[in-house]
Amino acid sequence: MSETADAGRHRLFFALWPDEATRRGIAKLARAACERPVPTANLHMTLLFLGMQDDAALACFREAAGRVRAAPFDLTLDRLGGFARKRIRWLGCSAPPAALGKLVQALAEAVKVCGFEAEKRPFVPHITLSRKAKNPLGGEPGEVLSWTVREFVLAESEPTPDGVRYRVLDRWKL
Ligand code: 2AM
Repeated sequence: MSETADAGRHRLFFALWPDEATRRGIAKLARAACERPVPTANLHMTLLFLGMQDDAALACFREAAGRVRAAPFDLTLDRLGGFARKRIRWLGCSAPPAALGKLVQALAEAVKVCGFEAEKRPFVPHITLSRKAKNPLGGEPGEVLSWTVREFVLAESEPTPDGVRYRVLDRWKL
């Protein structure tokens, strides 16, 4: 697609964005668990995928996110998993806290005013560690990471010649 065609269009998602120390920990674990880990800067947990949207929708999502009230929580990243069909290897939680599900629910509810209906598939909390993985299977990571989550973000996915890059557009405290 040309730049002109892309103008005013954004591939958007709400996500949890790891702080630097957590990011380094996840990256280390990804290097140990995967042959071709995703770039460290790309590590995140998607909460709600919004897809391709225009500027007006982006403004609406921003306002909606500002109205979300949800509690902070801790994530224990203690489980490797895989989406075999998508050949994704990921890191997740064996026992996701209820507050995480509540945050996803609150976001899905909030963006309804923007005309966005979240997909009905159950939410599988995961941080993609590797794509085109040879071995997209589960297991236990060598180390358990604890992530204190105090905010969520709205991010944009941008294709580049070197692969996809993510840009945080806005952040909200929990
Ligand atoms: P993935 O890592 O499991 O591929 C940006 O693309 C983020 O949105 C990624 O975390 C990606 O998840 C997620 N994503 C992309 N397409 C999606 C879809 N159709 N449904 C849900 N999440 C999606």
